[in-house]
Amino acid sequence: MNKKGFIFDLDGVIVDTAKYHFLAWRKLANTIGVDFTEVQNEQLKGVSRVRSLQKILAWGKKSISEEQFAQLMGMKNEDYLSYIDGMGQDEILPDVSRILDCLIEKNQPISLGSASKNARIILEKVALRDKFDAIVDGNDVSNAKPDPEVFLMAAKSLNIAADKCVVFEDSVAGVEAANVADMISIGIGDAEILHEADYVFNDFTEISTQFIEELINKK
Ligand code: B16
Ligand code: MG
Repeated sequence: MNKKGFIFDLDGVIVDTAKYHFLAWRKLANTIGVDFTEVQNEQLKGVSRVRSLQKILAWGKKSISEEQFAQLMGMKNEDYLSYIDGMGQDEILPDVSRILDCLIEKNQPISLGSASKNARIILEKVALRDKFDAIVDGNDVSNAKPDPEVFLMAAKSLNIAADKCVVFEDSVAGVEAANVADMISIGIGDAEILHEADYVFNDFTEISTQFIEELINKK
């Protein structure tokens, strides 16, 4: 059987931690007198922690010392981790497990490709760690999405050529990264926001086994 490398983003694709990032960033921003909307939050999805805080500061036209920057990042992560702590298998997004099992059954290599430095903790929390052949996350890369580094590294870990990889992504930055890497990009979310993706589905319940088979057999 043909083989493709299947690369999954984490936040917003496997689990809905995007909502926790939003809550934690907004609370943090409010402590320095900055607020932002859910629409602006789209720009924080898939983006690294450092880049997220830079964007929030730019929105609020704030400039702070390096020391304060590090302190704020620490505060945000602590708050975010308090949400993560309560996570369990019930937070796996609908039909993610079905698709992972379908790929495993078809002997397709699977990697995580996440910007998050908390990715491993989250996968353990929701008991999905064993489904992945490789994990590439924010601790492994030096360039954040939309740079394709995280996905190229994932392809390499799976020993599959980049143009034989399929990426599931919920963020604009991630879809762009997958496209730059010459991979098949599958947006999970709003088709208007993710219009640059090769395919878009609202969630995994819309993805059929037949579609997965077509991807595997694609030239
Ligand atoms: P952390 P993904 C990304 O994860 C999130 O979408 C993004 O909002 C977050 O800022 C980034 O991880 C860094 O996360 O603070 O946990 O290191 O979507 O690439 O799985
Ligand atoms: Mg994401």
